[in-house]
Amino acid sequence: MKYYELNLDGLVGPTHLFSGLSYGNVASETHRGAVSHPRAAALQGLEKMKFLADLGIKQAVMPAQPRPDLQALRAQAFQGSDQEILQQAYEQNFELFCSVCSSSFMWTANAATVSSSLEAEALIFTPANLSSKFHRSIEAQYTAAKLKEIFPQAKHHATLNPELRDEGAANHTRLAPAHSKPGIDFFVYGYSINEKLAEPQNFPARQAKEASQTIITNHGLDSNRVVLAQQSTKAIDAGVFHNDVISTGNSNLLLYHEFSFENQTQVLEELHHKYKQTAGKELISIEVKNDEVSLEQAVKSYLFNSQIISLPAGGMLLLAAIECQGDPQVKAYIDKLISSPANPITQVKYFNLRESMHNGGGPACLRLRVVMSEAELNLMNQSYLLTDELYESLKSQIKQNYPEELSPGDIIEPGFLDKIRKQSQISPF
Ligand code: SUG
Repeated sequence: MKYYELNLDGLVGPTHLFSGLSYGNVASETHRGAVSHPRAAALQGLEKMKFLADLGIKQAVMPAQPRPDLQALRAQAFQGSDQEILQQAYEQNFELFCSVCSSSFMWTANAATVSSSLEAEALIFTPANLSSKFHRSIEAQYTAAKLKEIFPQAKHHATLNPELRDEGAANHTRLAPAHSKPGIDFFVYGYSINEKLAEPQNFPARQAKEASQTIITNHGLDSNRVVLAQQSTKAIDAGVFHNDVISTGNSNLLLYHEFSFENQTQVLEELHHKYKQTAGKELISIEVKNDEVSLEQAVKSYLFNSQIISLPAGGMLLLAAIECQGDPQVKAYIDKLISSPANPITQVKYFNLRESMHNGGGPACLRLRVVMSEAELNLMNQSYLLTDELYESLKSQIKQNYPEELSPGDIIEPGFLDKIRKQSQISPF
């Protein structure tokens, strides 16, 4: 049976802000308090989706979550009318206010961990609890409900206990000879609850080993086809808060930085061994040396957060952020990569996703990969697929309704809440 990889991208919401909410995410901290551009942000993301849909890649849209999340404020004991509690939060707890307005749900790579029915008994989703950051943890409930609605044919597990911090597919990569062939699952964690491991000194690790282990067990994955590795503490300290900021894979290819994992040599050996046993072929792994692209350049350019796409006509495309083009050394590395016959990447396309990048979200952060059989694809809720019609409709609604510029204070202006509520009725979601 033929399998496809579908990209489910999050639509940016009209209250997209730069609030510096993610300690350990350098871009988020650097842009704290900058004026944001929700309209441009949403259009940048939408153009990326359209580009891939036009290439014949399966593309779907995850709707924006309703924000400000007033329920989250009421849960913190704020009382009064909607406008009143918003005003109170703004005055009394500005960080909380920004958290309930954040459009962080746009980074759907963190929405869930997904197993395909080629590795698991069914297509399975475990929505991420995102419990390491408050503003992200409030995404989980809506995400879980939406995933059920979009993929009614799949199995949906509950989010893990918040104690097991889980950041979803940003720390999971499926490697297989083709989307239609069984492969191996690569999970990367940052810390352990039960074991004493090397720890980062500057920034927090966000994924618990025990969260990854629980998902592996719950999804019924075969341990001979799973590799579980610890993220490099050095990388976390340089601002690599998720594995998808330092390594990425597609099909039979793994692209990773010299400082991606603790015990990197053994991790690579295990990946190669298990891949060969499963696929009967060699995994192509490309290590990018620190003197080719330094950790700092990796974090600034988000080279490893590029999307690598298997093209319908063969070969692979690297969909990279324009920040990669802007760094001469990273650009030179990409040029070398695409001209080398030793790997399947043959093309590069640079995208302006600056509004997302300034919060630490590159091309791959904006999408959740779902590998599905033709039959599973036919059973998904088709109204979430990006058609030309949906694209045009979203584009005109964004242009009409999203603020061009936004600062937190705009959100408490009289009338803003009502306007936002109308926008969140964006159909046909
Ligand atoms: O969780 N940034 C997000 C970026 C997520 C990127 N996702 C992946 N790497 N897959 C985060 O740190 C910043 C929001 C702010 O500061 O306003 C933020 O939430």
